[in-house]
Amino acid sequence: MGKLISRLAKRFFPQCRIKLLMVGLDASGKTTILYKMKLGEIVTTTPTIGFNVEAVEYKNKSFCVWDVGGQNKIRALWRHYFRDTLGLTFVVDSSDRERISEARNELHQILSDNELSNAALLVFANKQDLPNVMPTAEVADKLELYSLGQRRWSIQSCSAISGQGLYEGLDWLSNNISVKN
Ligand SMILES: Nc1nc2c(ncn2[C@@H]2O[C@H](COP(=O)(O)OP(=O)(O)OP(=O)(O)O)[C@@H](O)[C@H]2O)c(=O)[nH]1
Ligand SMILES: [Mg+2]
Repeated sequence: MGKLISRLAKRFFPQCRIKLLMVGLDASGKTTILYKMKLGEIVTTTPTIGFNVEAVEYKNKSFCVWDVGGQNKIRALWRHYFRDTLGLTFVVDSSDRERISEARNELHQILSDNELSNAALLVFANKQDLPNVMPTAEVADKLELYSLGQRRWSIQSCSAISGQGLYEGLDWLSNNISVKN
């Protein structure tokens, strides 16, 4: 299935050389981020069953951004999207203290997959527009990002609603992923 998804992507988005995979728990804001980056608009979302994929142009680079649904029962499908991923974007709802350890477990599990061994990791600490959210440092700590060893990673606070932080995240990714020729 991973091979098929990869082939379809090359066929429909031939210009996209930088594959970004966006995962994270359900309702963390992945789809809202995708369309804010693509259209500059806040779209009304429903839980994603399956995936959305869009080409996002930024600073003369073409990113192919895959947003895969994060509900518990469909997380097992994430691995089918790993192939050819250069940048992994893990989205966290910074207001969701109850599920931050669940997010940490999911993150560490996917990072142990060989197909993602060379992917740079960007964590979006999303929903920073809400009151009393976890600051970025707390999200980093609770996700145990400091234990990641050799992995290139960064955490970016953001709000998909205001757009704050999204392009800073893309900047970091474009500077930290190696594109094969
Ligand atoms: N306040 C606030 N709400 C947000 C933000 N980002 C997303 N939301 C809201 O959070 C809810 C879930 O957003 P989605 O983008 O559908 O979440 P998702 O991660 O795609 O969820 P799944 O598709 O189920 O995996 C929606 O009501 C969004 O409007 C944000 O930065 N701030
Ligand atoms: Mg979604």
